Amino acid sequence: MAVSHYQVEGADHCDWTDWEAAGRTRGEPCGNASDSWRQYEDDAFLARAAGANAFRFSISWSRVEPRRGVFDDEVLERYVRFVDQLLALGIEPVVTLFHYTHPRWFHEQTPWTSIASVLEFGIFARRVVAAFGDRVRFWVILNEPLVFLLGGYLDGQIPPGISDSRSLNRVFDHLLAAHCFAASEIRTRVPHAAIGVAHNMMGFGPHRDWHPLDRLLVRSAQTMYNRGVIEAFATGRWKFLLPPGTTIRGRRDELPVYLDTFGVNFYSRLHLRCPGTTRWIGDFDYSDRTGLGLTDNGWEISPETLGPLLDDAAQSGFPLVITENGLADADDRLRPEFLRAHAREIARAEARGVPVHGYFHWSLIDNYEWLDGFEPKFGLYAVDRATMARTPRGSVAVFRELGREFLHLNDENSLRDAQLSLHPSGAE
Ligand code: IFM
Repeated sequence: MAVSHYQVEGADHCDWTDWEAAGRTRGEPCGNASDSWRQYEDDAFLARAAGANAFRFSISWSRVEPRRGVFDDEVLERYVRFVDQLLALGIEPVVTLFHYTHPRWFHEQTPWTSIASVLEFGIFARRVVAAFGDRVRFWVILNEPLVFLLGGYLDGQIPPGISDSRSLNRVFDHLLAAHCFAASEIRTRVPHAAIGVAHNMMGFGPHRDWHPLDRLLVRSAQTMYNRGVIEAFATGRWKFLLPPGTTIRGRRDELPVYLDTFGVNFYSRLHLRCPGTTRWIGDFDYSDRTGLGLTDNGWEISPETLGPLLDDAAQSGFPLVITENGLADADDRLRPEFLRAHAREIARAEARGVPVHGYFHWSLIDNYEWLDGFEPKFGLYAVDRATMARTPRGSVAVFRELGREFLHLNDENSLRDAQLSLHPSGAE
């Protein structure tokens, strides 16, 4: 099961809160989100009731370090209590350190364009690891670094809202350096921890099957969007093109050493057309080519795309984990078949030798969907935002049943075993 801090906790004041106040989002502001800051322990019960044996959540940097160099121990304690609750329920806590938001001071004082960002992130990581490193064995340092790079520094849609292609190389390099710094902090304290990254991977298909330019654009998008990050973590070197014409190129030889498992966030497929009607370089849209329907926010449900993406990710040589997968479906009309179809794809991938070690559903509960506010309902449990009460959707039972059947989830906690097999000498 997966959530992220800003999307569920509520009353977190950070760069994204300012973004909302400046009118840069379409939906209503995050406010109290889904109230998980107060209800985390109950959320852990809900995850258990759905049969989950692992829970991925993220740490709010802005709560932990509201002013530069000033750390809030009560906040860290609050996360420790949640981790303890997960452990008491037999659920493996999986901690993400970066999931899009920053403390308010960050972009002013130590932005990702400056090398100081790496040090600041490393110091934050050190404090978190010191607080509960002894209890957490699976860490995802960066969530969707490429999505953040594109949104934050190319099209300026998310904080810091910059649109400067000259900054891209530097920011990407600093994000990866920050990964290494944080990973070394984790390894120092928790030598047998499994360290991961969550990479957003997208299916791409030609708008017109027969059209050579559409097909060419599909190949370029696959290289740019999906494979660049895989190559970086697999080899410590990267070179890929970001539209319209920036080559992202760099080298950090230590990067593969600081990764144990590669995480895939997968949702949908885009259809590409070149030349586009509005932009020569191409148009992209979602359409229901599979006949499985479009989600509430208009995304195609395309489970058969997942297999080839897992094959690509497996080229990294790392064991894989699906770190996010889910859909917006308020009526729970499409979710049961969505879950079943994706589980089948994972089972097929495993059968041909792709090492998939875990699956995290996005999301446990309805939450704040960034630019789109609360409209899209991604939760296995619905949240009534007036009362903050949680109600199971029918898919909770489907998730539980599939967990047993396909992903070998059971009360013996198989993710624990998977992690130990990542580190055979690492029994604690
Ligand atoms: O809600 C987001 C999440 O924060 C990052 N991955 C995609 C999800 C759905 O859009």
